[in-house]
Amino acid sequence: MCGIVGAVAQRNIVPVLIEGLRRLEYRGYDSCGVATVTAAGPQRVRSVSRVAELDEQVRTAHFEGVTGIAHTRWATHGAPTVNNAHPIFSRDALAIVHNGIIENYEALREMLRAKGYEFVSQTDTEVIAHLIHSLYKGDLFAAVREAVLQLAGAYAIGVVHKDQPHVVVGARAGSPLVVGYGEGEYFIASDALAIAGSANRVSYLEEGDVCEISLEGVRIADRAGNLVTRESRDVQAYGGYGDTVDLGPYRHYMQKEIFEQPRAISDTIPALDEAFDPVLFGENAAEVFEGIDSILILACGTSYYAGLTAKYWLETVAKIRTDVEIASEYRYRESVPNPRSLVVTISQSGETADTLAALKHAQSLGMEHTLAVCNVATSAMVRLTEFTFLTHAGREIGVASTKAFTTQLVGLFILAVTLGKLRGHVNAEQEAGYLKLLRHLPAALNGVLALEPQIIAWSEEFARKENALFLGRGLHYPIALEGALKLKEISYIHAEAYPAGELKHGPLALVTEAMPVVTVAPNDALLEKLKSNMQEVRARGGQLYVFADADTHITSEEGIHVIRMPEHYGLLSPILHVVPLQLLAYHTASARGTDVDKPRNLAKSVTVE
Ligand code: HGA
Repeated sequence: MCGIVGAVAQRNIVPVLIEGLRRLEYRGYDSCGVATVTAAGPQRVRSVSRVAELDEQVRTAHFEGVTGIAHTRWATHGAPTVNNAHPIFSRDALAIVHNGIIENYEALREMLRAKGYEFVSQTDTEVIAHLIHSLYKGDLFAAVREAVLQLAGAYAIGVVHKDQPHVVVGARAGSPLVVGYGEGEYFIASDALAIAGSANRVSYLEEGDVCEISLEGVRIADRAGNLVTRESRDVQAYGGYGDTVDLGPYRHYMQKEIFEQPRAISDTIPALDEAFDPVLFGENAAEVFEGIDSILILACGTSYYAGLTAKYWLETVAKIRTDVEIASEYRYRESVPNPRSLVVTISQSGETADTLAALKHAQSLGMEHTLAVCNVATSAMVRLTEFTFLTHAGREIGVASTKAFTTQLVGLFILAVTLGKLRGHVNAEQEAGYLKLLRHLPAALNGVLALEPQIIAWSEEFARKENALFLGRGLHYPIALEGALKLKEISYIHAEAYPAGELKHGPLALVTEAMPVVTVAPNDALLEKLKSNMQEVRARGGQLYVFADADTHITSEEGIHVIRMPEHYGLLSPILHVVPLQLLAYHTASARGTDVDKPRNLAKSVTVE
């Protein structure tokens, strides 16, 4: 979603700001802008096109400055127009960039209108600009500290004022912000990635912090107004973010990331002697895990489907009751807290606003045992939870998640077996069997990736469709959901998933010759039931596209197209079966010519509600 970069230096900082925006592009945005400040006032360039177009405008106009702020916007309040693009000004004296949503903006707007402020954008951000302006008495750091106390909602901001042309002030609550330390120059950014290379060290700001960067250095105040220091770390500790990610032989990052899954999974599987050892999740995990009596999984989107898959594993292998909830629903509903439950949050970035809020909500209800399954070691989620399972997917750039999903599944399966062992439901022989399955997984995935040419042939058919149904049963129902989500996200084809047994309760009405029905058909206990469901579709003329395990004896015939999966993979079969669905979505979208890595209206890290 939105990205922020800010800098104070003694050189023209605009190219650094633009490069920062470029590195944040993958998060998804619909407009962008940059402002620099001099004693004469802030000046800005904004675009509703890509950062490359902003860069062109900047170069043509010889737009320069030693102090500046820049932004990629994913509109929440007000259309993605140039007028609503950040930086937003207040009375040509102050400029601001903002990530997040100000929930009390209407009340603040009325208060500021009464003071004579005129609003020229539809954004909630403009109230912060005028509020800080109204409180400014020669010290921007002080004015921002006072202003943020009046804000309800989530924000990360960067602010400049013409009377302090060598100062940028930042603040955060609910949205991330880092401070970067370079050689005599300082930065702020919503992600260390944006400033790595220019900054050598970074500090993560805590909730409620306000910072000031100037040529003299950095000051940070906490919510109570006390000056504090925040630990800084070498920027390399954040994963060598200085590197640009090379596409190699692939056309899109999503395709590259699909093919990286064997490597990502092998990096995520712990060393042999640590597998299924509770210490993998944190120091005293064994003790805590022994005391829990249920699991509550909170997540959104693809991570939610990882949670749904994990429910089957946790209940089958560990025999522990598991509930899975959509984070944005859980946080607002009345629920019955169970302090003996382990709350598991799943998020690629660890910054997903809804999941973070749901986690805090569960904690506020007295559920203190928490575990994050996350891909970013330094994320807010990892810092907020008692235990962590870190996936090692590496940077995922495609907005539609692929390798983050399959590595989350690996982490959740390891959790299920670990709990199963502790609870006496997994014996040594079973443990060895699960370990063997895990270890062979990268090789098995390579076998599935080799199906790409057959999937490309199907995708040409799919590219001409406007609707698709996905069917799965049991453990593979969440995989059908994930396949439908992938297709929707990047090809814009309307797709829905059903547990195959539900067909006759409604969706069968949609089935005609024009409806492709993708079926996930592993060779499991539900196979015969699934075959009957397939016949129900065929009887109505529906076209079946089946990913069938080798020994299912489902063969191609009139109206039934079959791609054979290389091997049956038992409990870990969902990890194999999701891969052809990712490839089908990818090649269908590619054939339709959509912007696969940055699908319309979507963003990578969903850092707003
Ligand atoms: N609410 C602001 C910023 C939106 C945002 O943070 N998106 O990720 C706006 O709409 O401009």
